[in-house]
Amino acid sequence: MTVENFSTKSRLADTGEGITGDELQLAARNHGIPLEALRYDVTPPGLHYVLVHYDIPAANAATWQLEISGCVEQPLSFGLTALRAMGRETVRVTLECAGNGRAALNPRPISQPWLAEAVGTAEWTGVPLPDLLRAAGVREDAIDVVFTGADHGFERGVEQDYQRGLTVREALDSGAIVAWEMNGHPLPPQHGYPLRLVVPGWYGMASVKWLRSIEVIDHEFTGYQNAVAYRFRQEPHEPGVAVTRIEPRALLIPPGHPDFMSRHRFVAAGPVVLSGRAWSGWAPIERVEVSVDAGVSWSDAKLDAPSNDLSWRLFTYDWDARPGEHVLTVRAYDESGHVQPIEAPWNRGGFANNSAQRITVLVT
Ligand SMILES: Nc1nc2c(c(=O)[nH]1)N[C@H]1C(S)=C(S)[C@@H](COP(=O)(O)O)O[C@H]1N2
Ligand SMILES: [Mo]
Repeated sequence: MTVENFSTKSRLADTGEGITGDELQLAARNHGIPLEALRYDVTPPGLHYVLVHYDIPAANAATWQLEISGCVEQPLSFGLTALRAMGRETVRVTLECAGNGRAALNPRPISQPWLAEAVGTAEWTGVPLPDLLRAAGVREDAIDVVFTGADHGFERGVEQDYQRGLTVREALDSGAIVAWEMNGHPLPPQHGYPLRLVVPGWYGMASVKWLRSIEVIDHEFTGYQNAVAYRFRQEPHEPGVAVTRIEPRALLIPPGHPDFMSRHRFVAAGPVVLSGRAWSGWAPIERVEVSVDAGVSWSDAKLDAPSNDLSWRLFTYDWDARPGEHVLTVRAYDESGHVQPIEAPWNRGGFANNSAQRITVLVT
């Protein structure tokens, strides 16, 4: 037995193949937001989605060090206390996993089998990344910035620390923050205690948790999570296109009451205020449409005032629910012309599947 064949390869589910034991194991570790928790502007602790590729590493804030090295004038090393002295900002950010929606694809890529719930909004407090890079002094020859977490594992035969790269420009212009608090408290272990990167607008994989090193390099970063894992591909061996910013999506808070086992929903006839959240990593949300007849006809939802450009927007729609079965569906549009499709195109990694949500309800 070698590392290469002991570590699981990527594959697509066979026609009709149900969720596998491997997928169940991932789903039981990595949970989504219960959709009713979309009611909160800021997701309460424990309800924000979680995605961890390997294990949550042991960490001690008292001895944690963040190293800044590579193509910089002055390499720096910060303990948490020194880092806090560098500045403090709080940003409300909606994060979404790039694999959100994967389990609904056909054929289904075997990986974390998200339905549509891999999202959450938190208030992250920390120091803006550009302040740290400027303190170290980014040199002329700098190309990319590599962020390394303290977690370690294997993926398709490749042993690695969890690492992601950004270009210098993305690192300086994306509003990224090196955060030690989530919703006013130290980061919970699963969200990166004691320190993480948060890159607003980008799918979650860019926001490296358990951040221990920032290295500026003079060439393009070709680490596994940038060059191999998070790519839009049709065929396994093509280079593919990098997964970057969050595509627009709207999600309804499922109305009425669920059946325990099936989660089929029952709604009492009469006026119902449908509500939910919409977000995009490209630009602010400008329109949300609601259909209560399975997408035959669409109406504009009312949008709440946005809290900022980086977090989801609340929408509401007044529905006069008549007895019978109804399929509710919603779609989001952002200011840059990105439109949520009814059916998103398939890709091999199962990334960015923002196909419109459909909720079937029985009105009684
Ligand atoms: N070090 C490290 N950072 C990581 C990950 C990881 O496995 N290790 N997972 C990434 C992925 S794929 C996502 S979607 C987000 C999830 O962040 P959350 O668990 O705080 O919601 O963290 C990202 N940062
Ligand atoms: Mo993710």
